[in-house]
Amino acid sequence: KGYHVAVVGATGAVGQKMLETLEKKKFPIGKLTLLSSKRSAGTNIKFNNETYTVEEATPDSFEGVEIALFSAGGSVSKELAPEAVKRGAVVVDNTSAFRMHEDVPLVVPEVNEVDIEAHKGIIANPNCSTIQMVAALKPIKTLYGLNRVIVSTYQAVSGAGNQATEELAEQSQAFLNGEELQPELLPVKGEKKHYPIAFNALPQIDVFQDNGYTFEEMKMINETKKILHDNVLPVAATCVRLPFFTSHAESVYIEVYEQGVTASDIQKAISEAPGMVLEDDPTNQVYPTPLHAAGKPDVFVGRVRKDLDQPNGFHLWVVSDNLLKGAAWNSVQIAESLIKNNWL
Ligand code: 11C
Repeated sequence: KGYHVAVVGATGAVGQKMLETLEKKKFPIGKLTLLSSKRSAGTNIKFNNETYTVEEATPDSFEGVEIALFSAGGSVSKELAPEAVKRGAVVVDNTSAFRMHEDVPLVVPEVNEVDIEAHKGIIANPNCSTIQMVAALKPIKTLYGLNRVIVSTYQAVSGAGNQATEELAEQSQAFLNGEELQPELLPVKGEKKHYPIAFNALPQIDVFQDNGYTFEEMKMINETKKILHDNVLPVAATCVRLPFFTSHAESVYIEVYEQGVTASDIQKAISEAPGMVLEDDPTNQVYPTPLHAAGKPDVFVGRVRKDLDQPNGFHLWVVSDNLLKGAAWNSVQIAESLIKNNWL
C-alpha cells in the first residue's frame, strides 16, 4: 500500500532533507502533499522525477493525509498538528512544540522505539543535538548504567535554517575581503543583539532561560531524561555555534554506574549498536569530523577515553549530520516504524 504523506515546511532546510530521505528509503508513498507557509507557497519541487507545487498549509490541507511530517517551526506545529490529527493523520513533529508533553512520545527509534505505540496522534522528533547524544548513550546505559552526563556541543549553522547557512557564507566572503561584517541573524533570529558567526564561536543557541541556560541546552537536558526514561539522570550542557555548515559535534563526558568498565568496553558497546559507527584509532589519526559525517545517516563516535581521575568517567566525541539523523532521517524512521508495527 502507498500512504498519503504530507510534508509541512517542504521548502526549509529539514523539509528538503525529508524529501531526499523519503526518496532514498523508497518510502511507500501513494500521494504526496507538499505544504509551507504562504511565503513559500507556489515553489516547485521535484520528487521522484515528478514536479510538485508547494501549497499553503491550512487545516483542510490535511484531509485524507495519513502521515504528516512537520518541520515548519513550533508555531505552525502548535496550530496545525492538532488539525491534522483531527482529520485522521498521524503527525511526526520535528519542532519543540510538543516534545515535553506527557502524552506525546519523544522518539529515537534505536533508543525507545516502543514508546511510539502509545501515541495519540503526535510523535515528537527530538532536537538534533539530543538525538545523536542519546543514540551514543543508550548502548552504554543498557550495559553499564549511567550516573552523569556533561556535554559541550560544536554545532553547525544549518541547525538555524537556510538563512543562517547563507549568513555564514556571505560573512566568510566579506571577512576575507576585509569588509565590515553585518550580522543580522545569529545567534538567534529576532534577538536584541547579533554577532558575526564567520571565524567566530557563539556560546548561545536559542534564547536564554531564567536559569542562565539557553533553550537549546535545556532541550538537551530535558529531552535526554525523557528519551532515556531517567528523570533523575544528572545532565549538563553547553551549546556553541561554530562556523561550519553541516553536522553537529559533541564532547560528551559520562560516568557509568558499573565499576571496572574499560574504554574498549565502551567502544565495543558503541560499535555493536544500530545506526552507530565507531571511528576511533588515534595511532592512525582516525576520528569523526563534521565534514566527513555530512550527508550520512549514521552517528559517528571517536576519541573514547577513560577519565584520568574519575574511575568510572569516560570522554567521547560524537558527530552526526544534524539535518539527517538529527532531523529528517529520524522523522522518516519514526514513520517507517508506525507502518512496520501497525501503529498508525
Ligand atoms: C540548532 N538544534 O542547531 C537547533 C535546531 O528544536 O528542533 C533544532 C531546533 C529544534 O540550532
